[in-house]
Amino acid sequence: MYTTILMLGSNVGDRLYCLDIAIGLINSEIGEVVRRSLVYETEPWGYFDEFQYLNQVVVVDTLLEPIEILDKINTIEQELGRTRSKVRYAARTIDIDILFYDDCIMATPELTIPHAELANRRFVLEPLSEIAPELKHPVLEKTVGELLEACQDTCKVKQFF
Ligand code: PH2
Ligand code: MG
Ligand code: MG
Repeated sequence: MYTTILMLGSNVGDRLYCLDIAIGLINSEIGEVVRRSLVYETEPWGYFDEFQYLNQVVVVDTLLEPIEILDKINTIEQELGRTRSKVRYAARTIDIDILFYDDCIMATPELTIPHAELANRRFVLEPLSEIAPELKHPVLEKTVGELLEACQDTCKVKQFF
């Protein structure tokens, strides 16, 4: 059994509903969701968007390999009506990213684990530190709490639910 930590984000449509449906599908397709953070309302990071995001982090026990998880994520995102556009960041009904997979370190064209940007994003570190402040980043060799303390990101993040 492996443990993976996923980040969910939604800024289009009924955002809470999208997070809930996605967590249900993660539970049935990827593995048991054993922990979930509160939901946070967050300012769009990295681009301008008029709609705020809801973000939530979940911990999942799984038997799947990272690439199999990515496949399942793509299917779930499609089922929830995500459309991909050519621009790098765009509004979406649901985005699911793999943050960690045990202590795994990997970088392929399809998948980088731990997530390459997580240390630069307050909208990831706040919910993550709520549920796993002592978790050590296997590359940066700092805990999530330490990464949050050092994070320079000024995008607003507040508890929503
Ligand atoms: N996801 C992005 C880009 N910017 N900003 C916030 N607040 N939340 C996100 O989930 C998010 C983002 C790319 O996936
Ligand atoms: Mg993302
Ligand atoms: Mg993604």
